[in-house]
Amino acid sequence: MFTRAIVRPPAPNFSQGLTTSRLGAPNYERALKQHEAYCAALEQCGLTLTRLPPDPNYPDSTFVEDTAVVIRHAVRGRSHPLTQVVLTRPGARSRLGEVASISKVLADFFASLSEIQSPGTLDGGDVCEAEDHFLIGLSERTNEAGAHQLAELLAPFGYTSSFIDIRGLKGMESVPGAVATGSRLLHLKSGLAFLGENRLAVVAALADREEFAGYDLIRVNAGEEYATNCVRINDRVLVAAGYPAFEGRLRELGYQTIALEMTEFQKMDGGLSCLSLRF
Ligand code: CIR
Repeated sequence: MFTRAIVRPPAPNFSQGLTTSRLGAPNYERALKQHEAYCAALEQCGLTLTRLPPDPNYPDSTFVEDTAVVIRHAVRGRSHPLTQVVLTRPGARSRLGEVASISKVLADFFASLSEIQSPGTLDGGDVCEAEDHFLIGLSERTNEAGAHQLAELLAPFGYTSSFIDIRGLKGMESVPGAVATGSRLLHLKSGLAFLGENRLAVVAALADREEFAGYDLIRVNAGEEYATNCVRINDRVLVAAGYPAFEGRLRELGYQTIALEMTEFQKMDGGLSCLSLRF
């Protein structure tokens, strides 16, 4: 069960953040409305929100997921899992400073903060928790050193990890973030989501990786790849609006979906998961 989330609305200079999408500049007013609807959906899922102020020093700072990884570990005899946080070291230089401000907020919730150290880089968007196993993407943002450091921090809590190299992935032309970088995914979770019940949603370009052989896969259709970045929160799944085949498949499988307009965040290479830190 998740009970809380940290969110940060986009700042007025949101459009100056990093993007490769070629979908045009985001509309700020619309982005704020979409963000508010996202927050309302998190509350509908039962989460209590910590709403941080917009931070114009970092135009990509609305994508809070990239700055930290929350490790929840069950302890015998306790009804609620304990949590620990790993502060990341974002792979994009312009985003490195986002971690300092989020760490102050996280210190209110978590007694123990670890951090990824140089030369390691790691973005939270490359980290997919699947029960007691973590799938960690090696991407243009997350390097081997960062991925190994995270795996080492996870191991004492009983989590195993595997590394999924998404550099140079082909066949991703319709995924934002994939176009200008030579058909690559920005983050692992741009093309993968864990839905619980041993089930992964995955884009075709990743579906045959041996690391996913033990999971039940939902293969996302060509043209709907952006929707792969959905988020299971308690008994609901947040999914981007406008991808009817994928949402229909989730409903057929028994998931209660909440569809959210994400167009303005998509223009900045962002998906649903990156807009919150959930724990
Ligand atoms: C960036 O390029 O870093 C942002 N414009 C988008 C980050 C999206 N984050 C994510 O998918 N976890």
